Amino acid sequence: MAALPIPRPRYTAALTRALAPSFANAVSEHPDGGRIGVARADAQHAAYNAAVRRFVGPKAVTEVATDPAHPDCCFVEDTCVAVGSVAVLTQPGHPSRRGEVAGIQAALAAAAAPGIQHVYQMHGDALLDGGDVLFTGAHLFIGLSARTNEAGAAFLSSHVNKHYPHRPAVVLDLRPQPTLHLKCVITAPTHNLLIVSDDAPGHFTYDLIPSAVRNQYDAVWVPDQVAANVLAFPDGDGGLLGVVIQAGFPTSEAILEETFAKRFPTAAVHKLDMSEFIKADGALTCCSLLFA
Ligand code: CIR
Repeated sequence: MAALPIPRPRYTAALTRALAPSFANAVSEHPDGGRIGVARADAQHAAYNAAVRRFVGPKAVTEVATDPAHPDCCFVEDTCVAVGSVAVLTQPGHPSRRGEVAGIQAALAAAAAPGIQHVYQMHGDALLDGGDVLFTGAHLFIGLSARTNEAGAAFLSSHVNKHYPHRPAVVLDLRPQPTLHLKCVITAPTHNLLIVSDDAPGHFTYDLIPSAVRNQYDAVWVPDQVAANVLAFPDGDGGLLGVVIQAGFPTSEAILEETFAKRFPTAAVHKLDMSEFIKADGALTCCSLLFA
């Protein structure tokens, strides 16, 4: 069994998925969900792909062909969870999204992520969206939500722990409040740093983390929920090559820029305007699958 380092290794491959022409029909609870501009979203997605290529490598990013029948297919994060050499293909919680998984399975089978050695397909009653999974390097946090159930959490943790027994799952029950996914309110740029939204759902989620686990992390709070979702690229040594943050949220941007400048002075901070994805309840992490 290969050891998995706690400071996360560098990503060496990534998958994204071209926007569906039907993206305007994406599932959304956002007040502007009916006003998604597809041409603008296409341009934002191209900029997103460029950011991922910047940090993972120009030739290491596979853009899977779109699936016009699935307006949400660009949100690849929900279809698969990768930890080290293990990938678990999910059964997404929203019925309209289950058919997205086949295209990602085919990409993995075509060796789009060469470091993946064990692929499992979730089945039965298990439901899980990858947006509910936060792997920090030290812990595998799993949120229970309207999309992710106990069976999904158990499937994921048992298959990861089969190969990596020292990465305990920390299951957080988010269902008493309306957060779509765990990573809407909390992300982990490195193995010891959490970015959390300074609002009721963020505090609710943070307070669920057992204190013995919480104490292993510094927490940085941002006032805009969407800004808590940062896309980070570890350098393999406890630091960061770079981080992608949302543009358009000045107070949160200033907090994040100061945090990264202090802690990781050599890390590049790359800002992206993802307004059309926010209208579809998406953020930054949801548009890529990253493999070490
Ligand atoms: C959905 O409701 O499933 C999509 N419109 C948005 C999914 C965003 N996924 C994520 O943050 N992991």
